[in-house]
Amino acid sequence: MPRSSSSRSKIALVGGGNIGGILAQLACEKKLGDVAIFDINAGVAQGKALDIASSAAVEGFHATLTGSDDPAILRGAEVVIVTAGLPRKPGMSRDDLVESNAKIISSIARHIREQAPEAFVVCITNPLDVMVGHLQREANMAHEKVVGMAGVLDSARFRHFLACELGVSEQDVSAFVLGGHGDSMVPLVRYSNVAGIPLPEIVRMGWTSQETIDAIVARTRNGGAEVVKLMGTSAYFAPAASAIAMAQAYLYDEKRIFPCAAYCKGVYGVEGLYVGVPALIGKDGIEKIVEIELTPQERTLFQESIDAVSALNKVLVALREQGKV
Ligand code: A3D
Repeated sequence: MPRSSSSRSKIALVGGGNIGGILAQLACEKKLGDVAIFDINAGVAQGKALDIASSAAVEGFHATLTGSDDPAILRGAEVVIVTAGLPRKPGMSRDDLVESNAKIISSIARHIREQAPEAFVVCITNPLDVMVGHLQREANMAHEKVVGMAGVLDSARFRHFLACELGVSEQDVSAFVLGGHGDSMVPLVRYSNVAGIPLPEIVRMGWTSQETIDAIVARTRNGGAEVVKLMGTSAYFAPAASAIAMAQAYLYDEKRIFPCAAYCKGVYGVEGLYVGVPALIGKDGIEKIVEIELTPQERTLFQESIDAVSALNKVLVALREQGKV
């Protein structure tokens, strides 16, 4: 019998595949709480729970890990992180996954509503912005408790590429990405800085060139596809680390500002759509969306990204009306 602890938080993972496994390991190593893995493949869920639990003696964490194909395992979770769904294969776009993954998300939403209706839910399943909207709608939970992880990852990639170019630590690079998790995402150069020095100023100083920054912006937009091309499936280490940072911000009321797929109603001119914006995460979930000023050019790029999410959302609505998802 697993030990259980009422004093530890419970983190439920829906999907125990590539990202799910790393999420479980990071949640334990960061001592966030007990971990329950739910997957339609019971063996994978149980096997990963046992494998990670077997590292406790070496890594020095105390957590109960369980795995099951029974959704009751989600009961009472404070955080639920959803990765159930198909990942991309080379040559596929995220949007190609909409029908297959929306069907999966519909069933997951029911489980979360029944087992953990008070949880803070972080969705990672692609195509991210429309899947998190679908999940919130089907689970009928508060918008501020259902959020999508994409911007933390996209910004982390942007920061990594900038850090490599400038020969500095990623920790000293602050940068963020607005918009949907797709090729139209908007890495915001003007709001990015290195130890407080704005990127445009770094270009003026001659530390790097505008052409290099433009190439980094393009590489950030294609960062997911670059990994898919190299390893034949989508990234999982950095996506898991990003979602764990969001879970931790909620559990510890850290009031961190992350770019997240958050529900926008009246901010940035968006009316009722999940899209990537800077959002403050604390004990109440998404506590605030930060609306920054954009230049006309940034605004145009952001609008293109919103339009891309909106167009895919229309595809999803049509599938819903046809009873396909
Ligand atoms: P994978 O390793 O295939 O894991 C998915 C898991 O979901 C598998 O173990 C399946 O058995 C399980 N599953 C499928 N259907 C169900 C169901 N109905 N109930 C419970 N479990 C189920 O994929 P992955 O972990 O590499 O990726 C998961 C998702 O994340 C995919 O949709 C990816 O496209 C997406 N992803 C998003 C990002 C973002 O930045 C948003 C990054 C990388 C991957």
